[in-house]
Amino acid sequence: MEEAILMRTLIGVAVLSLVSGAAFGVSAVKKGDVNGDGRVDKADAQLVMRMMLHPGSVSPSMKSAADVNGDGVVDIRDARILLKKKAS
Ligand SMILES: [Ca+2]
Ligand SMILES: [Ca+2]
Repeated sequence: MEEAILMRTLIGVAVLSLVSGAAFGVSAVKKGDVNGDGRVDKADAQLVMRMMLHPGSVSPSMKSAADVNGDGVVDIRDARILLKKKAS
């Protein structure tokens, strides 16, 4: 139920990312701002965790934003970094 809503959100964000990516270029991707709202917060950490569960639905620009530590993989370490950022 919640999962379905989150998946729909994820797909919507992925489409938005593709559109904005085409308009502004890949450099517009802000590290950690996975949902593209201009802020790095808990919502982005949650998206990273969803992306870990459903890697097939992730667009390249989202993956780039979600790979906060830049090791090429979106995993729990990136989510942890985002959760820490939210606290600071
Ligand atoms: Ca965000
Ligand atoms: Ca990473």
